[in-house]
Amino acid sequence: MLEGVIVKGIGGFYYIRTEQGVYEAKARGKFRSRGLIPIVGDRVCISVTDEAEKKGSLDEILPRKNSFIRPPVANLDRIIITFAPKDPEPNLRLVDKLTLTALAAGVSCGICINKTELDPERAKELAEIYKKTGFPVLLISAKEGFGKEELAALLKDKVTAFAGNSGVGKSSILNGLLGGEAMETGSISEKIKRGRHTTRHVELLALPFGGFAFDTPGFSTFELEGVTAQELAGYFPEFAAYPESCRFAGCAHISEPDCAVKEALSEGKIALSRYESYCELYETLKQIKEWMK
Ligand SMILES: Nc1nc2c(ncn2[C@@H]2O[C@H](COP(=O)(O)OP(=O)(O)O)[C@@H](O)[C@H]2O)c(=O)[nH]1
Ligand SMILES: [Mg+2]
Ligand SMILES: [Zn+2]
Repeated sequence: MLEGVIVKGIGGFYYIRTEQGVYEAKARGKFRSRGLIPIVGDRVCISVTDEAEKKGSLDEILPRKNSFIRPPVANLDRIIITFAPKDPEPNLRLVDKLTLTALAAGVSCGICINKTELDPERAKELAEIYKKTGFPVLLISAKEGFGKEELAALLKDKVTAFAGNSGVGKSSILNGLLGGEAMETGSISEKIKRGRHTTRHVELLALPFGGFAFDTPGFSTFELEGVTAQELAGYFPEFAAYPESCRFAGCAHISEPDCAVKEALSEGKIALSRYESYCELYETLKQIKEWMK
């Protein structure tokens, strides 16, 4: 028995990276009968059926730390939310929805601002917003190779998803880390790819310094079904210090008097755009719950 990680799955075949190389394996029928489908990121045990051809059979899926439906992936250590100061314009609502998605699934967050050379001042202002959250914030330029060491240190030996809108530079960042032209970049190739493949497929790329990474436009909001409006503040780490000081127990930090979160906001300890994202998400979550009643 050999342990490894599923890095890719195509048409019922799985590619499993182990200490002895990558094996191709078919999942045994017993998973299907239990309704368990192996997904990329799963840690698995295989038995080798043909060493020369690097073939095996997938015998066991080890317990998952976490898993997502879209994209289908398991055992993430961190989601790095990627955006740029311009080209494309940053969408901070989307960024904040992704930080919530990650934390609600028990996955760490990171913020990566790419293309910083296009507008260093704006990039620094955006970094200030997220430094208040306590998430690691990286200012990089995939084009100029700036910030690569710091990023590599964050990724080492971890499974990392780069999430963010098309065009922010996710593939360029991964190429820079892999040291080759391993992925297609640029808007034209992205459009061709989208046209050809309707399903989003995930492939974990093995990093030369240890660990895995992949890129994805985002995570479906299915993942937020379990979060209630009351719990939302708990997923905004920069709010965490305050709720005990609010006048009302169970303060929603929206319109209540003597709210410590709003006081922290007025003192600049919490960024306005993060607070606005919180208010929007609070309304959304409240409506979902009322609709489900
Ligand atoms: N100016 C600048 N352009 C970049 C940088 N990183 C990527 N790009 C360009 O932005 C475009 C989109 O990059 P790509 O990696 O395909 O983005 P993805 O859609 O997020 O995978 C391409 O034309 C890249 O050459 C950067 O740091 N600075
Ligand atoms: Mg890309
Ligand atoms: Zn409050």
